[in-house]
Amino acid sequence: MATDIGREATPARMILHLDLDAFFAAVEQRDKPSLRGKPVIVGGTGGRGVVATASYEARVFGARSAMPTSEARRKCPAGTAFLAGRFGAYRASSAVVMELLRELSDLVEQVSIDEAYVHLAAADHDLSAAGLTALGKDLQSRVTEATGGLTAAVGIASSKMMAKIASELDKPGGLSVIEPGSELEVLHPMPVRALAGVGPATGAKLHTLGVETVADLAAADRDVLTSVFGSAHGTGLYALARAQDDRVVVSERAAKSISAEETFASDVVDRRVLDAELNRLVDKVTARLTSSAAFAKTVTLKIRWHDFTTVTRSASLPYATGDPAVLRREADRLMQAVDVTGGLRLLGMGVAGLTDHAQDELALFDTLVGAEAVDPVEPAPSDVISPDLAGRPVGRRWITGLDVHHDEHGDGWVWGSGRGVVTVRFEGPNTAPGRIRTFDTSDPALSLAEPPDWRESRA
Ligand code: TTP
Ligand code: MG
Repeated sequence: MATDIGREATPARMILHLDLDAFFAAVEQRDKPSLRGKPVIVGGTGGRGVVATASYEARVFGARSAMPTSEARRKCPAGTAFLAGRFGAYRASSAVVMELLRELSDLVEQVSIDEAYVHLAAADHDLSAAGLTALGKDLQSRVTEATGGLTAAVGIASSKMMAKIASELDKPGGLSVIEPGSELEVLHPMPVRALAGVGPATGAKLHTLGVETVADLAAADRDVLTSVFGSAHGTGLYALARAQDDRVVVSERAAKSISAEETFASDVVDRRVLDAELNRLVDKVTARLTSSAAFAKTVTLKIRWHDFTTVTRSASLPYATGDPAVLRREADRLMQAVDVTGGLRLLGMGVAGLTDHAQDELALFDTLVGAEAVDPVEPAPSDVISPDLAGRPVGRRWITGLDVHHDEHGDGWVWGSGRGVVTVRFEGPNTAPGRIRTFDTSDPALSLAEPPDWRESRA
């Protein structure tokens, strides 16, 4: 192994954190030129929908992630676009960015669709402050180039915790390098809520103790913290205030899971009894999930029938969640589909795909699934285009924001629909802002399309 004398003094750990700016909204503005520079909300557009993200133009009016869409509608001016999500488009852009990160290091940990940690010291980079700044800037411009215009906030520091804090210092589009040794200078003036691990409840309790800033927290007595917050959480807070975080970057998240199961003395056929048992299992599992400060992506049921046949059924969420209600709902849904007529000998429930990442807001699940549920082939009685062979309606819902193709006019997106008509704006990532035209919802020349490819050169 080659030794570079000049780098011997550099720390063994140097971590980069990248988070794309207003990610879903930025993809929409890239693909829909008429929306650039305008307020855009992506999320559930139905009555009970929730905002997944708001473009920075919409944030000016107070629109925020996880806010009910109805509230965002009240806050934002006329002309604000409210779009359902296009997950294929987001995944494609995310993949391009993650690939760029893997060029920097073999050790990349993706923590959400638009966020990742990169272990820079694992590769041969110049880890001086100037070298890291140059690396960060170069990465940002390559992200923008490769994604057709998306921007990223980047933070570089000696731990995951400080790298993430660094990327948040100057959002959107910022680059912050926290030099080893200056962590506390950056951290201590911040409000305690800036620490991952200090949520609203902990923040409120700290407030009653007179702790407002991280410096206040660092001055707090360790024994006081553990007596107020319990031993694990108290010790955790004590460490966070000192920027002590030795979590490593893990490229493939260890296949962690938590589960619980119950074998019955005699086969159980009564669904109410099974539901009650499932409830207990869910409680057990979610309690363990909470105590390990983890979030889960996959919910699994294990079933053993009276004849000893054993199966597992699982459902994956688009985002990890720690919300017991969401996990319970998924478990219940899986349970509904189980045939219990012959009786069950064993019932188990578990969660997998665990992450320790605190971005996993409760609302994520609902917003994403809410938007994903707008399946373009979902039957919609109002916009029926043709009955299927059994005579049932098979609908295409022209949901605002979706990609469409018209045989004569080309590619565009659904601008709005209702009363039997659909309005399409004909434009794409590499065109000028386009015109709108209105069609009958049953127009055979109009069809749903794949997301446009921003890499295709201007037509
Ligand atoms: P974030 O990185 O938290 O948000 P963002 O990229 O939209 O904005 P920022 O510039 O502040 O980073 O989340 C990434 C994407 O995840 C976001 O574009 C939409 C989705 N998301 C939800 O669906 N629901 C949520 O509650 C949040 C926070 C994000
Ligand atoms: Mg982001």
